[in-house]
Amino acid sequence: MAVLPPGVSQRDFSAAIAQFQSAVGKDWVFTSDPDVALYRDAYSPAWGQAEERLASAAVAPDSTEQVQQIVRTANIYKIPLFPISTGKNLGYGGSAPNLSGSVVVDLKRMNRILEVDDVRHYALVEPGVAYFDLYRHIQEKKLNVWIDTPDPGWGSVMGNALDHGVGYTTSQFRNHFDAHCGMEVVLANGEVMRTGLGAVPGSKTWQDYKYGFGPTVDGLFAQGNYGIVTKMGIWLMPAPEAYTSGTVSVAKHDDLIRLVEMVNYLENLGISNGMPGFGFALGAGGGRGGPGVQPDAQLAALLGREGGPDIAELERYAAANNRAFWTCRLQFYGPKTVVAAQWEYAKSRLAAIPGSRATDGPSYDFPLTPEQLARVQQVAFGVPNMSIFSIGARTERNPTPSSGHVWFSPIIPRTGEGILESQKVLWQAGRDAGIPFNRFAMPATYYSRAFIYIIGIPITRNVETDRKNRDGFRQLIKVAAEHGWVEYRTAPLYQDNVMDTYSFNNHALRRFCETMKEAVDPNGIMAPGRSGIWSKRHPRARA
Ligand code: EUG
Repeated sequence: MAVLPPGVSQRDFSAAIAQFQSAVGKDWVFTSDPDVALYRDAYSPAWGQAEERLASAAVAPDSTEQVQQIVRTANIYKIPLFPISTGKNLGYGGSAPNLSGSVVVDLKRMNRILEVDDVRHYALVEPGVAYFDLYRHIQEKKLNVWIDTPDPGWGSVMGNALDHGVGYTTSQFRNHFDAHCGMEVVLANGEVMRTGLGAVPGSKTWQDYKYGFGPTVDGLFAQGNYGIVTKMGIWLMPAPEAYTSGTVSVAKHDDLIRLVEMVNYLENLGISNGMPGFGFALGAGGGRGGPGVQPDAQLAALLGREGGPDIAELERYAAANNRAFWTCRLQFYGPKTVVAAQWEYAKSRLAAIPGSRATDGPSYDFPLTPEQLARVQQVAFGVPNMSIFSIGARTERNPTPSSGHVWFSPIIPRTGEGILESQKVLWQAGRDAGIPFNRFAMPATYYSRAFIYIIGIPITRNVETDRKNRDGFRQLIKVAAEHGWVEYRTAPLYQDNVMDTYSFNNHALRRFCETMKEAVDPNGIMAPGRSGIWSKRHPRARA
């Protein structure tokens, strides 16, 4: 089944493999079908189909020098590489490349935690360091810092930041790329570069000051294909003393507009520093906004109404049943007296919305007791775990789970109007695309300045259904973009489609990226096609 890289002879491929073997040792070059199959995207929207992107082989270096040797060999034999860190990224492509035939550069062995400083609050890590690893290291050494972890704790601290991933604690840490500080990169020509103050030999502040001097180039290596990042600094949160939380609910559909305005004020001023969670109070799930309630027969009928629910009817139902329409849960981290005062202040502001109600939520002193830790949403307290996978698991209520999902994740404005309009438009677009989803899907607040929907589009491994869903997904991307809502991240299969929507001035952004691509990677060996950035050697396939 081995797919060769396009335009590479079996002879050159074998010669490259032999050089990879001499660089990293025979045990760390994978060419057998069962080994290479491990790099397939388990959530591929095109599993087993011609469109599925497959690696030809994988190589796992243990050092920056070995990465350099791999890159030099790739340039000699024109072998496309696809670097991964821990290679999870489920829902966004897993560890499979954009271009079939690429050799995966698997950085999992480079898992050294080079430094954790709990006075200046940062870590310096290699690509293979997972959230579990960094957390364990900090616990064992009893360091006074928290990490910020996304839902699955097995992911790479560096890889997640480089794909613009996010977590759950305070705003400046849950935006993982924002929290990075300083990189070491093996460029496409095999040279090693350090960004920011790492470019100054003997600099004492590589992990303390991001910009250095001149252009800040770090962004090129996030969702990019200009090099392989081999070290990255990440800012950590000083362990806080306490936590409090509370929920505010509002009674009317349009109250969402003021609710969002006020939460924006509180968050952008730093009063509410944790991740807010907006919820549709009449929904079954409740989202991150609070506990949901299973709808009674009357509400189920209103929500299931042909042509979509009628807002006035829902408002009447809510009023008659003493139920709220929307909720927002706020979270606060810091000194005990301060978080209490912050929540008090938040309540006083939010009380200005007629009919709003505030409820105190759980408060904790840190460290949490084991009993507390077992009850809470652990990622909100910087504790990595894998419990998120229960959402897709086979249960009594979900007897026929999907085989995975790809995330449809458009960014929308952080306003109530933005939610209300996009809920309606995207719901209709989902139905038109044959991938229906919740009429009151709530966007999340991972990024403090924008909303983002996180909608899982199922993978079924049924050939026809998956094909229909691929078409539907592409349609959703388009309809969203026509309304000004765009994807922040997507699986390789859809990266050209998403980049197509970033089209201002005849695709000036992509043209700039591809001009740089030719300059720094003239052989086009580095992750061809990543984020829709191709090159002369590997032009975009015409569909
Ligand atoms: C999640 C969060 C994301 C994402 C995909 C999934 C969380 C799922 C905004 O970041 O892109 C529970």
